[in-house]
Amino acid sequence: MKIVYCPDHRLQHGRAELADGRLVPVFEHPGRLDAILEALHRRGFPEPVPPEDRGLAPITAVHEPAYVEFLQRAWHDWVAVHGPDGDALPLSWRAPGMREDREPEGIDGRLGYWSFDAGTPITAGTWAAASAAARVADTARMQVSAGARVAFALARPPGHHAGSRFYGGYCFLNGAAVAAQGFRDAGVARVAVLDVDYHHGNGTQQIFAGRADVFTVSLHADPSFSFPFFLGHADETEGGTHMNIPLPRGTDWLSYSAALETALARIERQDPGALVVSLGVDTWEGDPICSFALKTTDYRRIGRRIGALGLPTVIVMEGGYAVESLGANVAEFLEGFAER
Ligand code: 6XA
Ligand code: ZN
Repeated sequence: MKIVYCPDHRLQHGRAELADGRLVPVFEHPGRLDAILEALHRRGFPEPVPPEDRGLAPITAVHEPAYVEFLQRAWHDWVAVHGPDGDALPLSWRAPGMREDREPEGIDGRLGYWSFDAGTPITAGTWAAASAAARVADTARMQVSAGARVAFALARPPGHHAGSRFYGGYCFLNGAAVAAQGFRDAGVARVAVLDVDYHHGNGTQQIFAGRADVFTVSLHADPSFSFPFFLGHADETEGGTHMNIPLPRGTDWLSYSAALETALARIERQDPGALVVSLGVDTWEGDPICSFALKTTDYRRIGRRIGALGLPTVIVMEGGYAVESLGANVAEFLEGFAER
């Protein structure tokens, strides 16, 4: 198994996020990857390799250039108005009946224009970290295109909530989408993306909506009670190119494994030449911001089952916030995947 990693993820470290009516320390922080790296090292996984830099092309293959330019400039523009002492956070969004066709000029309006939540701080290092994460996913995909059976993109900030022209849910650039599009551009006729993060992968769904060449499926907490709230229902099939499997609070292995079988059977019917997995382990029973009930040993079973598809696979790190068990949960998944 190839593991791709870049220490530039540290450059994204928000000061605070708004959660449950309070400003609290961010859940999505550099210590998450420290914990995973340490566990993989201790369990004898191969040492990670650094990403290659192929410039903006892999990013603009799935994100609009104007959005990418906004991300590159946002911190600079924020500091010019508000100074460097707080993170850049939006406070206003358009509602139905307001203008979608005019990007505001000031940074406060532009933050709202390009985002969908207030929980995703932009900092001095956000662009550097998010673009490094995209490069990690792109390089993992190149490793698989070059013949590796599986590569793990050990990256943050995560990506699956980021769409072609919006950020939110801790995500700025969609690494799973970069990898999937990379497979297409390398000549794989049909690619599948399987998202097993606790949260619905709304960005991935949006980016590939209606594309018969990239089939996407997401298993997640039902948006009727969980973030991102406004997408992720079972009736969103995107013309047969997408599948959502919303699940209730308290979902444990019994019901999760049945949903996983449904997703895998559907992927097999699509007959893809490559697979991208959005791996979130915030489905763990002790996650501080989620409500599923998977156990550490369940990740080995999930990994084994996905690995049994036998597809060339890129695994991209997404969520998971219980730092004390992140390493074990990810390692169990990867060991299970490689077990065949
Ligand atoms: C709302 C929760 C953000 C969810 C982030 C996540 N602040 N997505 O783990 O997969
Ligand atoms: Zn998540």
